[in-house]
Amino acid sequence: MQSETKESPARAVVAAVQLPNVSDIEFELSLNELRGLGKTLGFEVVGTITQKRVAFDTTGYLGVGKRQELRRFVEGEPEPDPSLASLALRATKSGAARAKEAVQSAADPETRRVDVILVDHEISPSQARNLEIEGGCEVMDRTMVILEIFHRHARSPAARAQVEIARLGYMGPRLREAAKIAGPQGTQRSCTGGRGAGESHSALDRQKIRERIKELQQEIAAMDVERKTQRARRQAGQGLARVALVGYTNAGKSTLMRALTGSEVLVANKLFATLDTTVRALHPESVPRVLMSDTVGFIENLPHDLVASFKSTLEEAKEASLLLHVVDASDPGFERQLAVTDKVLDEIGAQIVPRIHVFNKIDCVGDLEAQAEVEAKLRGQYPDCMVLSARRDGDIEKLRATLLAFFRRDLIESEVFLAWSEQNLRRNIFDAFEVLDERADDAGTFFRIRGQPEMVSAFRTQLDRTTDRTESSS
Ligand SMILES: Nc1nc2c(ncn2[C@@H]2O[C@H](COP(=O)(O)OP(=O)(O)O)[C@@H](O)[C@H]2O)c(=O)[nH]1
Ligand SMILES: [Mg+2]
Repeated sequence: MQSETKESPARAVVAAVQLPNVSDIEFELSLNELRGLGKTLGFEVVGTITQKRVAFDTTGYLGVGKRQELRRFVEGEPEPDPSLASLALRATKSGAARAKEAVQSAADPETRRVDVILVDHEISPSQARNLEIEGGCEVMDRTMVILEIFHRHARSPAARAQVEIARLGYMGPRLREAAKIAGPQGTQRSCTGGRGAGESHSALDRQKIRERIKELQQEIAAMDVERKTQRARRQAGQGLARVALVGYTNAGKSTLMRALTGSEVLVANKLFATLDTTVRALHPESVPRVLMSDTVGFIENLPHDLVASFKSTLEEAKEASLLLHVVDASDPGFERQLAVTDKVLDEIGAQIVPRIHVFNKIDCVGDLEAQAEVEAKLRGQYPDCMVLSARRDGDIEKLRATLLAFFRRDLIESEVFLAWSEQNLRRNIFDAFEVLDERADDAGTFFRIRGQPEMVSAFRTQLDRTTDRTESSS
């Protein structure tokens, strides 16, 4: 997953048509979300181009004039048209700096301003194709962006299969469109979203796609049974401390994850080399060791066909011992978002997992007085909630302490004795337990330890075995 991110991020421009029944606020929220989703995919969003229309243009989504304007923006041409001054203003600083460079050598593909156009609707294959040709670069519509995010987040075989079904359903008509344009030899769109659903696109005809979808559906049905037994086994097994972050996209899940786990720090650590990139251990290390995972975020206006694959990727939250439900407290629609998230979690059967509501971004809620007011209100409504800002170190510390307190409730204290001949096991003690006290006498060392009951008894078994061996050899 890490390898997919390029050295310098690809630059994206967000394009959207505002239909008459969409209010300015709704429109802006949706654009914001798409920018966030673009960022999640590793794009740098350098501009936004919008247009009010009574309907999407059937040929190319945007009207002819806007498509030309878009082309000029993509190629980084100098723009005398005052309507584009606002466009440049909306571009981010680095984007604007790049645009300046691009002006000096316009139309040069090396210096052009934009690599991909993100369209804030699901558009038809031919609209995408035309926009791609006229816009002069790759086009990803909203559905394709979301599919790509789901694809990256799907870890369990069932989730992967579910996402692949959605991708095949989406890609099918688009492959036909591409084949029609390219002629019999076929061509391949270079788009990010096209990867993985089957590389030899031109060879996949309708029939094959249908067969593959059926096959995947059968696999999912079979996996369902297996998953239930696996889960039962895991629940019976040693209680790993696992936390899953859930909530709407842009709530701050990844930011909290980074703050709590020190992100890159552990990638190189051998202990965690086998863990998925989205699963990290709390850092600095704790007893018990707490593993965190980031889940795919909830999205407004999720295309209907993607609901199943979304729930499937989220299902992994059920395996967690604790859910951190992150809510953007500064979002005017946060109460509805919170209710939707809770409802979906219940639907997938995650209601049995303990949950802490984390109201984030409190720093964005007015002045300190307003923040205190909102906090008091939230605490009244959700007595065990946390109200914080991922930007404040002190708050991160509190969250960390809360997590540890949750998992330490079940810890037990115990005493173990290591004979001098067994001192090679000393390391294991410090790795697995919190050592409260240590004292030595003639025969060896006493440790007063705190740890998970299963770990303590496992260590005792190991100790007994070593002792037996030592006794029989002497
Ligand atoms: N002001 C402020 N910004 C935040 C806070 N937490 C996250 N952000 C920003 O909100 C945006 C979305 O955060 P991200 O962690 O990617 O959200 P995710 O989609 O839930 O993973 C990023 O630009 C963050 O820098 C916070 O507490 N305060
Ligand atoms: Mg995220």
